[in-house]
Amino acid sequence: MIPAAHPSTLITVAPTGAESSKADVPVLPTTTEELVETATRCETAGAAMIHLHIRDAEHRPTLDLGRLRDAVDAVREATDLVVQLSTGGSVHDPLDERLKVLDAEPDSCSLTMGTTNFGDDVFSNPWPFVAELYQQSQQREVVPEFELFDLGHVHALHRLLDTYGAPHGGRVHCDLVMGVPGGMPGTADALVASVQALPAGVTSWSATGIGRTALPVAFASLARGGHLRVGMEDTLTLARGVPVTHNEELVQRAAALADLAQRPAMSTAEARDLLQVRRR
Ligand code: KMH
Ligand code: ZN
Repeated sequence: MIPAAHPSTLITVAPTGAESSKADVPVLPTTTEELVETATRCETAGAAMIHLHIRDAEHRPTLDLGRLRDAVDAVREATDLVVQLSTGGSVHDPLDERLKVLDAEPDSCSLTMGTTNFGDDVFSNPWPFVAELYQQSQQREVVPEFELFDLGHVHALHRLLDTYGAPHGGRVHCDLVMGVPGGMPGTADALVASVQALPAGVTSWSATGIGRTALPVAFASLARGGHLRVGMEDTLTLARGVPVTHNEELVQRAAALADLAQRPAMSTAEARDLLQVRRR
């Protein structure tokens, strides 16, 4: 049974990612100060969760534990957002470093349910890694968000939950990542097919569409009762030829869509309740 539409919409902002360079996108938030400024403005605009990737002093993707901790602490200090760290990192990050992300003690962590082609690269998520990361998240009381890039990842989520039981907190939250070259397309048909195949234990799900699939996926998600993830990790334009200048613009647009759907943006307190994240 797919969960009924929640009366409000969880908006997650993914402000940075690992794919765009600061040189190509100077407005991308890459420093701790920029992340805090972004988090604060996005919370005001309606975001309740932030999905963080960290950069080094040269603005390159890193999984440096000190920087991860600093970013988590700084965003927690400045906002009430649910803080989710990416365990996906960049396609070049080794699996053992990706496991260590949990040492930074986020509220939530992303957890991708299988390997996928990722443009010209491969985003590697072998089953033993997925199983290990999941069990560590249970032990450390970090709530996972299962990232589903393809229908096969939905199938793998059944296997994971059947084998290892429920996540910490008892809720099961997924995010459909659609429109990655190599993954499922960012279409309403693919979204509905994936949602219909979700395990019965899923309690909430969101969707994000990469690039120009952002709007069709957002509309389809709201129509099907899902939540929204937006941000410059996934989308760098508001319309053809109109670049995003601040993540806040994407959150404001998502909040406006949620209002139109009569499921307004949920508060951070509602998000903590929905996801059952531990108070830290
Ligand atoms: N950067 C991608 C290779 C995640 O954050 O968990 C993986 C990604 C998914 O962004
Ligand atoms: Zn990410």
